[in-house]
Amino acid sequence: MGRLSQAMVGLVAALALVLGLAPAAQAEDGYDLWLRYQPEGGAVETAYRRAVSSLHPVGDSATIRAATAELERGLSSLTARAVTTRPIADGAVVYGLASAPEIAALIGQTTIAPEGYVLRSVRDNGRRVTVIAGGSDTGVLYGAFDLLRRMQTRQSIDDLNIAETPAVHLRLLNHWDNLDRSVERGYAGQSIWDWHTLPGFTPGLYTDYARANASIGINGTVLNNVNANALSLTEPYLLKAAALADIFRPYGIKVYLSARFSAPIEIGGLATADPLDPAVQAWWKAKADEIYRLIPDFGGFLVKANSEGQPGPQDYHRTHAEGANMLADAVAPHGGVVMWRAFVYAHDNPEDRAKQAFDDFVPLDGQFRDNVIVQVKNGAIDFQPREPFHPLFGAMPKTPLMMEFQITKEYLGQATHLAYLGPLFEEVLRADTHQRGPGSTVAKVIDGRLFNHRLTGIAGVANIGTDRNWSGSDFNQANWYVFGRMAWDPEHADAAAIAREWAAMTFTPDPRFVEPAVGMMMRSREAVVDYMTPLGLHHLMATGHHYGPGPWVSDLARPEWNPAYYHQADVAGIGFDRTASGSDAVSQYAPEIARLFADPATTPEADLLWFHHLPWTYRMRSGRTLWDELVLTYGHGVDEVTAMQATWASLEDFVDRERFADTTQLLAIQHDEAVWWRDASVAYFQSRSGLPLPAGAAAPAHPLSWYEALQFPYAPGH
Ligand code: GCV
Repeated sequence: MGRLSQAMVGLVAALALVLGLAPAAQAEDGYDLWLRYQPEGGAVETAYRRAVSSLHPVGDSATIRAATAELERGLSSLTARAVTTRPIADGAVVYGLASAPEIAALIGQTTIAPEGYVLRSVRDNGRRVTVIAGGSDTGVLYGAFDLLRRMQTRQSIDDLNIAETPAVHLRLLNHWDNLDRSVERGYAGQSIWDWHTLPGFTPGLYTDYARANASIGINGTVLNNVNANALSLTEPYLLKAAALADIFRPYGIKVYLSARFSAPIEIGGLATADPLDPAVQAWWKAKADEIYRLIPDFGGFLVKANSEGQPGPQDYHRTHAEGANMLADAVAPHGGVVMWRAFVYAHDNPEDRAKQAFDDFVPLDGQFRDNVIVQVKNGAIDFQPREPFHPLFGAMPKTPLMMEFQITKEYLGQATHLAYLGPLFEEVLRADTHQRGPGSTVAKVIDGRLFNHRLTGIAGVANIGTDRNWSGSDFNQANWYVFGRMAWDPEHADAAAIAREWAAMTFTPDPRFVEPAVGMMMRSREAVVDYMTPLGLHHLMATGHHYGPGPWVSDLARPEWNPAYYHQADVAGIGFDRTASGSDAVSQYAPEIARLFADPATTPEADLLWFHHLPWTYRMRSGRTLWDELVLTYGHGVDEVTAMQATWASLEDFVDRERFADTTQLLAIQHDEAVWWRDASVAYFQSRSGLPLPAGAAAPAHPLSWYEALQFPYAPGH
């Protein structure tokens, strides 16, 4: 809302107060996310009023009632008049299962895939009707949200002929939420799960969470941290999880739990958690039976094992497959799955950390039960601003692999930096593994088409907390949104198109706002790469909290915890040699890709220092030396943030005062921190290279020791 309209709203609100009416407009605080359903007036609204006049549900269930509630809320608001349920009339929205005769007669088909839907404009006895037909009630709900999305983005709904089916089955959020309500790598307040007051107290927040997720097709949520507490599996906590499952069920969302591998010892009183021990197997079977008695549609377990100190089967000299299969056998009779994480590296393994997951898991290909899916982070290190795709994708043809993205931006400026993750997700999903010839994209691995897997999945580590705007900033909401939208159809992931939808719904569909805002979003992730870890550098963040730069850190117990391990900078050069002369991580890729990555000349410059240790004098494609290019790229990242600030400032007239001010302030923080990243990094790398700064580069504001001395004992999320 611009200044003029704000003044108008103020006037109307004052008049309303005088007349004893409710204020006409409320401040925007981000709580409504992309489900604001704001009418914009004009010809489009008139067309919408003609097209949708009433609702006509066919059949009844909690999910159909949820669809009705959402359509009433959305259509009434978008057409600025009450849209309620009535017998079929001209302009009716008719919705229900495709198998229902009334619906089938309207669309001429009875079968639709379970979560799929058809959205169609038809004529029925001379009346214009919009039909939403679902393969299941959840499909109907998804179709309702689709219709509302089209209207929020001001598309025509006069001649609809849409058929949608999700390409991936498990579309899950992973909450790294602890029972004390702290959130590991959470930057948006506390956990929204109030374990203390559950199961008795279930505020509307939980329903709004479910609505938001269903609106973007998310169909499951892992409630607790992968660094799991066994107490989550005790009866009191299962009852709490069951209360959440009851709220989420109408929205097509299943509950899952992270399982601590040593739970049989900690809460079961057993002496061992050895997966081949019959008593341990029996304990997990009984535990699964108990869970399914309380949560009949429980999704299954997520497990982090033998990683970063977590217990696991290797403690008993058993393999990851043996551990996963034991849990899989326990949930199989109930239709549950086990998502077994491949994020493993060990302190006693001197091998390049980037290679360890591949080395551990590839030999196990074919050994997992049918209801196990291995969950792989997008890159081989850890959610860096940029990583080449994980070499496991495509390398385990007999095992379903699911993607794990991190929405919460642990390494991309956390809550304060504006970094739209759509381009990062798209880049990974579209990467070609070449494992079955050209076109073997990561998307085709995870949607199951490359190796014909029926169990498919994609997970995003949530950025949700108790902050009023859910995600720590308004623009962080876009990352939750784009995750869900891309999970629906990874193969066609289109970051820009999804950003457009989100910006239109979250702020205004006015193209004078949407186009510049999306331009800013689309460049924002690359800006972060440039001012934090350009040219393939990685893991340079300060220790522990990962807030701010720490390239100088080299004294931590485990080599792979030290940034110095990753950049290897000295007077001669910089970068991690992952070619045959170094760790040979390149050989984990398909030969066509390995060949490209083995040679600096054919390695994308964006990944150069990920794979190569090169002299500072190495000649870049620009003709500049590596040193000059590195310094100038750091500077470019800062310039991009300056440009983002200018873009945002130019959009003031389109945004409500509150959210405009919030983003303005956060961009100012981001700018200061981008300068901090640039200066600290340049000061440090200059101390290694001993080279002068290139012409045009800003000298660091402080000596290196100043940056090294900064401390942040209470940085969030740690
Ligand atoms: C849940 C990184 C994070 C940890 C996280 C881990 C994981 O190392 O810093 O906080 O732990 O990844 O994904 O298991």
